Amino acid sequence: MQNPLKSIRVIIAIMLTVYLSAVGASAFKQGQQQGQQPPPRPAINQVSSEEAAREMNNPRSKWFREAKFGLFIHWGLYAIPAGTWKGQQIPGIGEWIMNRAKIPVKEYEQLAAQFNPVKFNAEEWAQLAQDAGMKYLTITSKHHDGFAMFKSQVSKYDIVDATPFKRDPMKELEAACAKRGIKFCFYYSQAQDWHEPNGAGNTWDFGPDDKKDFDQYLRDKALPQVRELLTQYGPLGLIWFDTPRLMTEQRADQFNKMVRDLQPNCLVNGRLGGKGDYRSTGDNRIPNEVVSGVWEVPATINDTWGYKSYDDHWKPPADVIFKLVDITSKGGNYLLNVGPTAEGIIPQPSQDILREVGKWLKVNGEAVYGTSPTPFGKEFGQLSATKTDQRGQPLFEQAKEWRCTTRPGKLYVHLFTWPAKSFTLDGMKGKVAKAYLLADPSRKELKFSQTGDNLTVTLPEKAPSEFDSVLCLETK
Ligand code: FHN
Repeated sequence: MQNPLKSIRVIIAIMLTVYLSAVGASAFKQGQQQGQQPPPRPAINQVSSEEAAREMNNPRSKWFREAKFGLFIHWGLYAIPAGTWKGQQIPGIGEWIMNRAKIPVKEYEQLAAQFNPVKFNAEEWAQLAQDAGMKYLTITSKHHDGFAMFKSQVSKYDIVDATPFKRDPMKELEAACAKRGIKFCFYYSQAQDWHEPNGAGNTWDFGPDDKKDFDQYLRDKALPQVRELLTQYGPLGLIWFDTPRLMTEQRADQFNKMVRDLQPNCLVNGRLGGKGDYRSTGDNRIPNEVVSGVWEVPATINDTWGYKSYDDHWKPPADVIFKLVDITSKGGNYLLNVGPTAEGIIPQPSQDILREVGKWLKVNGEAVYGTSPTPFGKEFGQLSATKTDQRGQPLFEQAKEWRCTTRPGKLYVHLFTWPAKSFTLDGMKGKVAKAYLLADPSRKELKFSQTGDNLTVTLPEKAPSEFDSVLCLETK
């Protein structure tokens, strides 16, 4: 017979071991997760003044600070399903279809054999960017689905090796951009890669991310592919990393170092997981105030990034022009996206909107490119005294009548609502010497009166632009 005291001791020992290993495992898991998270990104308006100064004084970012307006292109295999999988419209953004519909790698991969964008014409795409007045073009070289839209030796899951198209559209675009003086830039999804067992994000084929050998994925795919981008193309304006899941400072440093070694002038955006040359806001998020430093708003022209055949929620040119000026007057850049079809066509509505914006910029570009933010701020609107947002915070009630951009000796007042007879500005520091409308080729001087910091300019009856008439005030 067994000694009962001995049995009790054995049971206690087993319970203790189970308890301790559970506590230990969860502490380890926590530590591991903490170790794998990138340091929290400060909100766009919460960067220290030293950090903002570092961004502004960086000679590499000069072109970017002046450019203000760029074209984002999300193009990949996801343009084939275009938002519909097996007859079902899949909710959400088009390039996420593999994830949202939990499409197994083996099935999604087969799209490559159908990808043949014979209507793709790099000259036309670059020309559109130029017509729109955009100064840089950032295109998805590899999005989260893991498919390389460039010739890669690292993985044959690329447009040259795996599709009937067999061309490298990135090479063609690079040349077309160079011809037009447009900075050519790559988007690269460094962390999420739903095609790879050890890339982040694909839990339906490969299980949870915390069980993956993420460093193997970085070592064998992401880093060598970024090396290809940096050595086979260029000079690149910037590399746009995204969704830094599982990234740490150390992991980010490997990319940063590679960029600095291979293309010292290439900028790194703020979504790598470590220090970048500038910051991105959340998608489609425009701050409510002037934000110092160097930053950019990535934004959609409808509601998706990658093409969706049934997303017709286009932003009208008036809205795009307002957003461009609003962002510029707060100190940022506007990176506006188009999602080409699987045939290689940029949807006509996107083209029409962009060309309309370009026409406005042809006349008024002086009030956008290379300008500095507003010295005022009251024109942005104010916090509501009564209404709250979804988080219970006071709602910001945006005003849209006017915005202001500046350069030494000049103030540009963008009038979105044409005032009857005159425009009055309070808080005008410095003496105005001349006032005229940028849209008036004769630059006819407008009458004005100034008392202290109160300025009133007499305006013609009709607005010269249906979108934004720019009043230029030259100061002494
Ligand atoms: O997940 C991506 C998304 O597909 C798209 O590329 C945007 C563009 O800013 N970035 C991520 C979400 O923020």
